[in-house]
Parts: sequence; C-alpha cells; structure tokens
Amino acid sequence: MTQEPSREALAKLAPVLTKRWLSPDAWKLDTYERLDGYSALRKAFKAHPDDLIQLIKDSGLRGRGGAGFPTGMKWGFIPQNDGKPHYLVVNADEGEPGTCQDLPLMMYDPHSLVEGVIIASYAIRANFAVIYIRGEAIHAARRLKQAVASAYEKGYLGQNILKSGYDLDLVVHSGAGAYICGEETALLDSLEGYRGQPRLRPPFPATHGLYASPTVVNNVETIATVPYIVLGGASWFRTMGTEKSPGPKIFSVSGRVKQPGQYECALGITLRQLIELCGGMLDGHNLRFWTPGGSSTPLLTDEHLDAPLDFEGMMGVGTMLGTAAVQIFSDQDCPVYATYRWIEFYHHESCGKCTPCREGNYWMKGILARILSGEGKKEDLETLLDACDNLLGRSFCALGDGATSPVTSSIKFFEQDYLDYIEGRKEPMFAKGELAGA
Ligand code: L3W
Ligand code: SF4
Repeated sequence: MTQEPSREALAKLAPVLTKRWLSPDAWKLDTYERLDGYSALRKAFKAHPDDLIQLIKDSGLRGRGGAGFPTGMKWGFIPQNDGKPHYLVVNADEGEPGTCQDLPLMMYDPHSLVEGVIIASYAIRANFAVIYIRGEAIHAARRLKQAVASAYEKGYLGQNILKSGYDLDLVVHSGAGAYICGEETALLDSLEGYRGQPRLRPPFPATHGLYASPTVVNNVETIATVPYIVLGGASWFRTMGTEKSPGPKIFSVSGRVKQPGQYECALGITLRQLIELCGGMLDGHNLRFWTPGGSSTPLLTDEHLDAPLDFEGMMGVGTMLGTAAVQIFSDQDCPVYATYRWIEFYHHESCGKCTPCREGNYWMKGILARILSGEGKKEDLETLLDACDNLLGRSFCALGDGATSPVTSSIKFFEQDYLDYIEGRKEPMFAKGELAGA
C-alpha cells in the first residue's frame, strides 16, 4: 500500500517550474502565453539590465547544475563596455547518472527555458545564445527547436524583440553524447568545433568563454527559474527553501520507492520527507544507501535520512547536493556492485586528457571487477583508496574528483560487503574472468 505523506512532507512541495507540466500542450506557444508565458519578458524589458542582475543576486538563486554557484554573482562577473561580444550558453547536456529534470522540463515546458534565455541574455548584454543539448536527447532537441522557431515567428527572438530595441539570436546545438561535455569548458570547446575536453580554469568562462569572449554558462533549470523570479520578486523566491539555499528545486528520485519521478520541493527537504512523497519504499525493501546528487556525490545511508537536502545541509554530512539526483538503494542492492557500475561509467566517460583519471578509473574498475568475481585480496581496499588519493585534487576536472566519491564512501560505510566477497562469505557476482578486461 502506498504510504500517505505527512503534513510536513506535503508542505515542502513547491511546484513552480513544474506547475505547467500537466497542462495539455503546455509546450505550445499559445498555451504557454495563455498560462502567463512571456509576461516576465515584458516586465524585464522595462528594467535596466543591471537591475535584473541585482534582482537575481537578491533572490539568492544558486546554480542548479551541481555546484550551487550564485547565479547573480556569475552574471555580475561579465565585464561591461569591454567591446567584446557576450554569450549565454545553456548547459542542457544532462548526463549525471540518475539526473532527469532538465529533459522533462524541456519536453513539457520548453518556452520557460526560452523566456529565461532571453531575460538572462538581455541582463548580461548578450546578443547570441546557445542551448547545448545532450546528443542522445533527440526528442527534446526537436521540441526545443520547435519552441525556438515559434518564438522567432512571434517576435520573441530576432531583431528588435517586442519593439524593445534589443536583438537576440538563439541556437539549439546537439552534442555527440559525451558526459564530459557537461563540464562547462569542454562544452565550449565542443561548441567551437573541437574535441570536447576541459580547459584550464582560471580564466573562467565569465571572462574567457566562447570564442574567448565573456560567457555565462548556466544549467537549464537555473535559467528556467529566472522568469518566475522576475514575476514574483526576490522576497517571494526566498519564501521557499533555506536562507542560503533559497527557492524550489526539482529532485529526480529513482530506485526502490513506490513512485519514482520528479518532485519539485523547497530546498532543505529531507530524504525522509522525499521518500514519503514518493509513497514510501517498495514493499519488502529497506533503505540501505542513497545518493543526493548522482554518482559524483558520496553515498549516504539511513543515518542521513534527516539531513537537509540543500547546499549547506549536504556539506554538513560530508557531501554536496550536486544535481539532486536522489537514487535510492535497498537491502536488496549491493553497494560494491553499484560502485563497480559507477566506475565503469567514469572509465567509459573519462576524456583521457589527464593521467590520474584516465588510468585511475581503468585500474579501479579492474580491481572492483576482481573483487566481485571472488578473486579480490584484502590489500585491494588499500589500493582502491590509494588510487582515490591520486585522483582527488590531482585530476584536471571535476569528473576525476567525482569518480572517487562512490569508492571512498562505499568503503567507509560498507567495508564489510567488500570483505564478504574477498573472504568468500558472499557468492561472487560474476564468474571468474567474466569481467576481465571489461
Ligand atoms: C568566475 C570565479 N566564475 C567559479 C563559476 C564556474 C562555474 C560555476 C561553478 O562543476 C559540479 C561538479 C560535478 N570567477 C568563479 C567562477 N565560477 N568560480 O561557477 O564552478 P565549480 O568549479 O564550483 O563547479 P563546476 O566545474 O561547474 C559542477 C557536480 O557538479 N555534478 C555533476 C554535474 C552534472 C550535471 C548534469 O548532468 N546536469 O550538471 C554532480 O554532483 O561533479 O562538482 O560555472 O565557471 N572565480
Ligand atoms: Fe578528462 Fe578525467 Fe582529466 Fe577530466 S579528470 S580532464 S575527464 S581525464
């Protein structure tokens, strides 16, 4: 039976970005306009661009792509009167395991993103914007392109938008399906036509981004939030969430719950409350481990059920909120196997530019495969932790750092599971050699 959520859990629901998702044809321009769409843009054009940047600063909006960097501050870094073109690039390369909020947002409500792009571009004085979308997401790219075409037809894009004197061109660009192109500088390299590999930072894209010009790179959800702040104001936005992590956030919940899916809640909701909103754990399953932000954030356990899911709350338990991809595993799931699958992913997606990540993931995958095949040694745990030491802080970008999270945290919380494979108390998950060279 599905468990009824408590009043405390229900009070954390905050449907803002998702409020139109269930309206039929919400993705069409006329439906969007009927539901208040593009009224934030008209309001924004009455304001000075600097006032819009100040509004976003006042709202406390923080980047929804993983790092939680203050959005208004990022916009404020764009140099003014520098004589260079400015660009807005939307990172729609959603690829973090378990993360699925940008794709439904672009499918159900693409105009909220387009409207956010126009307002953000106007604020940073950009006349050219790009939405860089993950290569596999052909359906979402098609829908976005339709939305962009209808926005051009209606005069929301192009020359002299709504007779404001402001011009903006917007292009939807599909990547080729590489996780690393979600790293902002690899994304910019890919957009420029190069192989997508991270650049050295600093300089940051804010000063040296696309074609070495000042560029704001923001995630889809971040930009789609902007029209609501313009309409509702900074104080309204701060009525949701916590003081340092204000606003709503879409949580992608997957795994052993009754109703997995996207839940838009005030930041600061706890996992306990989120599971209640999902109707509880699946019958016969008890929570064993979970991730707050895909595989790049350390695993947590049932000890952390009441930690607030916001940027500070997660730091308090030694992790990050990341993309808010909450993956829930039960006592019927194996943390060693889950770790193997994540490292298999990182090994596959490592761009190969730097040795710690390219080689480290290769070796960690091999050692985990050996353990799961019943051929591990006790020293393997030391070797895995040693490999993580050589990756964390020594990799060129966050992908290498992120790969260490499942390994170190699973050894910290579930060392016994590793030892059970190594010491023969647990049946090997794979036949000898089955994963060799995998
Ligand atoms: C100008 C400075 N700009 C920082 C900007 C910087 C960037 C933003 C955040 O990684 C995390 C990563 C993944 N002047 C600046 C400055 N900036 N200092 O602020 O920068 P940073 O370095 O803190 O993070 P990042 O490199 O953007 C993002 C984690 O997210 N993650 C995975 C993400 C995957 C997706 C997805 O699939 N949608 O987003 C999950 O946890 O590991 O730690 O814009 O330029 N002084
Ligand atoms: Fe490439 Fe990995 Fe190095 Fe990042 S850490 S630059 S993904 S090899």
